[in-house]
Amino acid sequence: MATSAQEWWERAQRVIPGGVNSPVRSFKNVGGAPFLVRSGRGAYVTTEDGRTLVDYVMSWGPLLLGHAHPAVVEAASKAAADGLSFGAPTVAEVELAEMLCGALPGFDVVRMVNSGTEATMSALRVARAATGRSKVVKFTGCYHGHHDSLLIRAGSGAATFGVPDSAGVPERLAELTMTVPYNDLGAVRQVFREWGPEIAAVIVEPVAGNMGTVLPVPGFLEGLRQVTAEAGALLVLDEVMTGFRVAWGGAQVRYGIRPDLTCLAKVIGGGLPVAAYGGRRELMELVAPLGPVYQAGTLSGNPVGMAAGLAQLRTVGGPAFYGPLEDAAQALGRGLEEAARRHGVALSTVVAGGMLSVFFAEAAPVNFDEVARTDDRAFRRFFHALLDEGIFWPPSPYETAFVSSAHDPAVVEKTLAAAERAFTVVAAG
Ligand code: KE4
Repeated sequence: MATSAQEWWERAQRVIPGGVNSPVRSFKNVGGAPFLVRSGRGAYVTTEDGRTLVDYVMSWGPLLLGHAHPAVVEAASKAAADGLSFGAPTVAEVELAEMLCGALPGFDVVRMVNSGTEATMSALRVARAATGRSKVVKFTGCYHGHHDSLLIRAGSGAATFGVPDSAGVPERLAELTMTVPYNDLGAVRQVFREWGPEIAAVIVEPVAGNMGTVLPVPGFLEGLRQVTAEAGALLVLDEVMTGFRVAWGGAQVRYGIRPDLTCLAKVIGGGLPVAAYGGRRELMELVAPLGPVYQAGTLSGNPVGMAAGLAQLRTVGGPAFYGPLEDAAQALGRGLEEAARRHGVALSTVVAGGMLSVFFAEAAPVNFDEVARTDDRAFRRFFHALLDEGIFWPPSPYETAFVSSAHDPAVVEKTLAAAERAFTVVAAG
């Protein structure tokens, strides 16, 4: 007797925390139990209980060409057949590093790692070594992975000292991280007036994607570049999500910002565990074995991951890919707003390249506090009503949806037809 999807879910919860290997997959933010996925193809996933869904989670960003794109699968399969890992330099690592350095103005030298968390953790270590300073500045609502220095939320009151956003993070470490509101350049200037000589870096998502999609207001990124340069601090762009998602290269190309260090992941691995951090040569030459900053990884630059990332980026080909990608996201966003309006539901959508979010509010939020004031109960009804209609939307109002080149006009139209019915449920309250 085949094991049912329900049985698999029960077994998962017995041996994996919450049954998932990453918390957001648990549906904790929307209620209900997640489904197990059996396979994916293009814009679709097929679940263990036999449903085929249009997918807007898309592995949380890596799959710019859709699930199981033939070029990516073939390249990864061929690389795997030649050996899964060597722990020695390979040509593919050089090819991907050269491609990244060619696409990002902020990249002279790049080191491969295995996750966005590793990338931002390592970039901060380089920044602290380069400046001899300990404090870092981040923004409320931005997520940079789960290492201790960045699992920090704003402290109470005027004191901008951080407090842990997770159990297990020492208070004394949290105090080295100061958290200010996104898009609030005045707050950043205030922190630098008080602590400038002690600040090693500002780390920011140049387009925020972890409080839903929130755009930088005009002048925000340019202001961060100016404030950090004047204070001798480094500007670290966390482009784990925006890298090759909002433009060829990333947000630093879209907005014309030249950071000191950049973190990448998701798209550059084509769905395999590949990430990277890099930047100006004199900074990256601080990294072992050249310099005193130690950072290492058994599977960093893994040949199968390199092959998948190269195949995806080579198939994307360059800047021309992003016009049609953003057109699809814009068509979806506009269509959702029009459908919501027909049902008297307050909805605003935010689009950047191939990423977008819906907010159940009249206007698009500019920071986390405004996101927190949107109607998350309406979001939960929207999520489940869409799922009932065969559309898998990201299971949290604080996440971002992703389109791929496989989300063609027919897929968008199918989604909008489903949304028309879903807003009836949302409007019914
Ligand atoms: P990973 O360690 O999960 O590879 O990357 C951490 C990270 C760093 N920086 C940014 C801007 C990110 O978006 C992420 C991870 N993004 C989440 C989605 N909100 C991954 C999904 C998950 O946690 O399972």
